[in-house]
Amino acid sequence: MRILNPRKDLIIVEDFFSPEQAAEWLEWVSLKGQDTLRGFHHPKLKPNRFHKEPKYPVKKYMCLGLYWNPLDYMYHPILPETNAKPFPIPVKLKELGQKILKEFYPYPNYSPETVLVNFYTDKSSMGLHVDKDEEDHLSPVIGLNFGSTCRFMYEDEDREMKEIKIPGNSVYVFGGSARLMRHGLGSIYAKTLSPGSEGHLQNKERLNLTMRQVYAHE
Ligand SMILES: O=C(O)CCC(=O)C(=O)O
Repeated sequence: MRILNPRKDLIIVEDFFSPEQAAEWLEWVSLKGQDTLRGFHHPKLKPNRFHKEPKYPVKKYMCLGLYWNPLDYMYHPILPETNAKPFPIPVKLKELGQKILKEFYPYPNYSPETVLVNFYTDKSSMGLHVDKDEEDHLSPVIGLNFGSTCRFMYEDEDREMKEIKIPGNSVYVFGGSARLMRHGLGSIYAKTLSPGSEGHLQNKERLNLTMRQVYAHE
């Protein structure tokens, strides 16, 4: 494991997952993703001044727990298109988040209400944005990364944009002073599939899960 701390309150832990653990999570996500009502889909994105009917920039998307709708930037208990209730966040995933925080970014009573699952190919990227649609703007966002390495842009303490590579089998955490930093995902590097991803992901594919607390907890 290698721990990086590129700015205050942003931690990246490389080689957090063993190849076996990565393969197990990818298998689990892929099974859930196959569900036609609540699994992977390609949603519409809120219109902007350049596009009237844009699509969400990643190729496949799903949520566990609450559904964040890219069309209205709000959290919902059901998927607006199918009226299905998203799969719940499994206990083992919540426990994994708590373990990550305990080891690398102590934060009390963390209990995420949503997990966003984004599947990227070489044609996907995510523009700079701030994660501000949650009521709670302090509790950390935890990202689990599988597959290929990608370029991660983030705002530093002086509001300058910097970039760093995020490899597969790593986790990142940003909270506190970094919780509302601008960030985005750039290109994916070729031939960087992390061990355990073969059989689930192809060259230049990446899967990311981010867990968040949506509501402010006592
Ligand atoms: O793919 C990622 O690592 C992050 C996705 C992201 O920026 C977000 O969901 O806000």
